Amino acid sequence: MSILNELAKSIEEGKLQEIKEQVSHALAEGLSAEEILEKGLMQGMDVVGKRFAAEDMFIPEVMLSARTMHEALLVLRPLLEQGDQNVKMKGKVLLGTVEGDIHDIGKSLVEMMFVANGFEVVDIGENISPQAFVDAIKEHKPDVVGLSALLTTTMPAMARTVEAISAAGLRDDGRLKVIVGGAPVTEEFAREINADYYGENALDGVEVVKQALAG
Ligand code: B12
Repeated sequence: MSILNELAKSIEEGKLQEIKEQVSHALAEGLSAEEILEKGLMQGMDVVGKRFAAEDMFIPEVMLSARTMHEALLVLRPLLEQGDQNVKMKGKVLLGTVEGDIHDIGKSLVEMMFVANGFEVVDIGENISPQAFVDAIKEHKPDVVGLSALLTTTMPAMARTVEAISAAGLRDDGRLKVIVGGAPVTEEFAREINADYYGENALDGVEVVKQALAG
């Protein structure tokens, strides 16, 4: 089995103890952090998602896979965040997963991509209520707020959060930009709920924000 297939399999099987060493080994073999993430770890997570949907895998196993993914990301994070050391700070991004939703892996990747591109990131966590987002924006004064939702049932909470941010007057001067993302979220939904931007994945999200702040 190729190294990348082995990594995917380890995510699927939740090899929590082994994964860090396997990722280090893959790096030592000359694979890039991006390849390891996209062609190895994410492929494994994809299989987990499919097996979970088919009721061939259950919550405790999926949680173990998620924890294994987080362990793997600990090894990759410094490499993925390295980026161009010469870029100066482009702005501050505040990230959170909306109320009722505890999925955090996608958000972690979004964070890493922003850091790699010279942004300062404040991650306020998961299951964050609209009011808690509003309070955190007042406290941290970000240029961009990124909302993540992985469940169709938490998409309304995303809408409520955008609404609360607007109602609190935090978008009045047009400076604060709101970007939304997550597997069930679409460009059309982003428009509908009055978000400024939609990012299909972590990289796309950073590109959209970079262009917006530059223009
Ligand atoms: C891991 C996982 C879990 C773990 C989460 C652990 C953790 N620490 O995150 C656990 C076991 C806890 C879990 C629980 C549940 N889950 Co779950 N879970 C998943 C799974 C398998 C993988 C998610 C993941 O991490 N993907 C990998 C990351 C990298 O991808 P991502 O999150 O999509 O993020 C990328 C993009 O979406 C985007 N992105 C994400 N956020 C943002 C934000 C911004 C601003 C931007 C720009 C981009 C962006 O960029 C990321 C990187 O490119 C998915 C299946 C799947 N295929 O997604 C199901 C899935 C999301 N879960 C599902 C369900 C139903 C549940 C539960 C309701 C199950 C239950 N009956 O209890 C609970 C809900 C818990 C809750 N209240 O949140 C369903 C959702 C169905 C739906 N459409 O609503 C899915 C799709 C599985 C399925 N096929 O049925 N889950």
